[in-house]
Amino acid sequence: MYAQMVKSEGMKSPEEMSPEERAFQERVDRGEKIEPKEWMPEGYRKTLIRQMGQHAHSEIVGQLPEGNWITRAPTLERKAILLAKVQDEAGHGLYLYSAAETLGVSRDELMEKLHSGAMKYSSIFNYPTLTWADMGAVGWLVDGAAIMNQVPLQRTSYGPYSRAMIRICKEESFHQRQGYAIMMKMAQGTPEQKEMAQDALNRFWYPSLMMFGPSDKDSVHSAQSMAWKIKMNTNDELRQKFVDETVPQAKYLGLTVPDETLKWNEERGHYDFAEPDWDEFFEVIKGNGPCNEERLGARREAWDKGAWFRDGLTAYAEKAAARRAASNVAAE
Ligand code: BYC
Repeated sequence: MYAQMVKSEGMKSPEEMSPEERAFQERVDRGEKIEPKEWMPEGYRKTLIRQMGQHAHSEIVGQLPEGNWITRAPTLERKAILLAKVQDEAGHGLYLYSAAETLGVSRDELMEKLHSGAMKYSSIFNYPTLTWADMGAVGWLVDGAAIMNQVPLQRTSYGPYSRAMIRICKEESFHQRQGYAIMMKMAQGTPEQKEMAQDALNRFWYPSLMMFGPSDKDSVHSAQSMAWKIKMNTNDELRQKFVDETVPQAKYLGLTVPDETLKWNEERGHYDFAEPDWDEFFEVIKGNGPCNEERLGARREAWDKGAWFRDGLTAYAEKAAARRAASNVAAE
């Protein structure tokens, strides 16, 4: 119901594959990178467009919750850092749109699908950022979860996506640290500041766990995407890794993860933790989260208000092309 385009149920066994499909799968299994003009199964191309498009949209929509605090940052230094971070997110969106365009989809098509609601962006950006401490929680938890997911994607099978991830991950780790630095300052500040930091952790913990996607049993795309190395880990594997790394960081801050069931499991060598509310997750990705309307509204408005600029660029490019054509004719 909430999934679109490509379903893992349709996965083919090696016997069902055409010779091209088998040869393609063997290349992926050997760890070779697939490059834009090479043959690829239609499902591989569509899955990549879906995932990379959603990823690009997440970076762009993801500027909004933090953009909300640029004018209200507590110091000039914090403002400059936040501004740079939000600009980085725009850059990530642009690399990813360019990488997706190598698969034969245009940026305009991707934008149209975002604005019409046909394509998704990460659920996390449908939650509000209510206090300055949220800038800490977003950097620490949201960028932290993003890195956990994106580091393995540096080894993804599609060349342009893999190369975009290498650059993006470098910047994301700076983002995560700046978030943690804000949390540290707040947690070591006045009792009121510490309370703000705790409140931000309370509100962002479960939405951050949701970023990794539904539990493996409900993840319709994982099996096929992992066979194609479009995805390198399951949603639950990465969620567990995130919890294991983040809980000690919360302890260091002197903050409490809002999960009474959280407990180190000696036997598993991992933390046991409570799952997020999956009904809430599916509502958010259906468009019914606290800020879905506001976020999409802001993106649609920016697109409409930027029409004059795109028209100007197109007119200029057409004139330049006409001038070049005329001077070529004159030279012949
Ligand atoms: N939000 O079969 P599944 C950032 C959808 S931004 C919304 O497990 P898949 C940052 C899923 O699309 C980082 N929808 O799917 C920026 C599918 O529906 P459709 C963003 C979600 O694709 C600014 C259905 O649920 N990172 O770093 O195998 C400031 C079934 O799921 C979500 C990426 O995009 C979700 N959280 O796995 C700060 C990473 N989860 O499409 C930070 C790249 C699932 O069939 N993406 N759905 O209608 C991925 O790794 C994978 O796409 C996912 C989901 C793990 C997210």
